[in-house]
Amino acid sequence: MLVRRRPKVPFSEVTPQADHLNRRALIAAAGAMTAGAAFGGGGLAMAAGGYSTSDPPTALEHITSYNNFYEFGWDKGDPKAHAGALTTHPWTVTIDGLVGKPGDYGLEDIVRPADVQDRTYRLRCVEAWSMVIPWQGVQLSDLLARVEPAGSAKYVAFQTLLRPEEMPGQRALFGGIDWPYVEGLRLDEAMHPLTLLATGLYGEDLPNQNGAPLRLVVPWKYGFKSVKSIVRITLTEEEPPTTWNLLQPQEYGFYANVNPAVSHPRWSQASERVVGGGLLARRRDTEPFNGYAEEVAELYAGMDLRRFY
Ligand SMILES: Nc1nc2c(c(=O)[nH]1)N[C@H]1C(S)=C(S)[C@@H](COP(=O)(O)O)O[C@H]1N2
Ligand SMILES: [Mo]
Repeated sequence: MLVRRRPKVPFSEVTPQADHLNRRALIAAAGAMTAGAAFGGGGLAMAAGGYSTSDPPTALEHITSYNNFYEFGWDKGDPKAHAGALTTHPWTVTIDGLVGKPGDYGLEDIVRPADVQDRTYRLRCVEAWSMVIPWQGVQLSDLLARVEPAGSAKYVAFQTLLRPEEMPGQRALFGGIDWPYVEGLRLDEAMHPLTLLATGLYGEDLPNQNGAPLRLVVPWKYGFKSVKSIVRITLTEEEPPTTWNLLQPQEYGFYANVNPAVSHPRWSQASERVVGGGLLARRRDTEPFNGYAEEVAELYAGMDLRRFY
């Protein structure tokens, strides 16, 4: 897999509008623009969207119908079937903990049109399948810099919406998940330019089943780190609890870096099934850090990645 750095999409040429509908339109327009570039073929296809993979994107139909979002059920088809009822407007994210500017931020404050970028990343699930998703989103580092992390902050904790009225999975005792879904990153991982808060895919607002209106995407980690429908971001000094680690600590660690050399007790991580891949592209070898070793391996220098899985 090729990982190429590309310059930002020139959103600055577009006048930002506070109006939410206009924001959506701008994102859609820019997505269409870059989608055209990306699928036009040839070297010019590399003109936008730094860090993106050049692997072909998975069809929209697969990205939106084969999901893990346990708030809407266990089966891969449940999120598509049940997430339509989720209300995502208005949306507020509480940012608190060790920051200089804590507060309740509206989605339009968090996602400034000029900051939105295109990033096509492979999502690699610990269940040994993967797909390639053309995301739109903002670098988490841009947001964190604006809220001014304190010197004592070492981790970032994330929380999904808790709303059992709209999330049927939260009304059941789903395998003992203690809702809301929570995740976390070390602050340096959160500040890495690869780490994205995604707001859209294929140039449209995020479908609810993919974590509307705001979800985390960390392309060198297993899919479960990418917490969906985020309502709270808290900077902490201690490593925060994470949902799958709380549930099955032997199977899911805090780090969850994609690592073909360390297998999950139930799934080998050496290779992966490509969702929607054609006859000749059904499986691929899994790459260390999902192809981003050059960018992120240094974050873990000196750490035993068998122990810190
Ligand atoms: N809130 C919440 N976020 C979640 C999950 C979940 O069940 N609930 N599943 C995770 C898992 S295991 C994966 S693989 C990805 C799937 O993202 P996708 O459906 O957009 O492909 O979302 C992650 N984020
Ligand atoms: Mo996953």
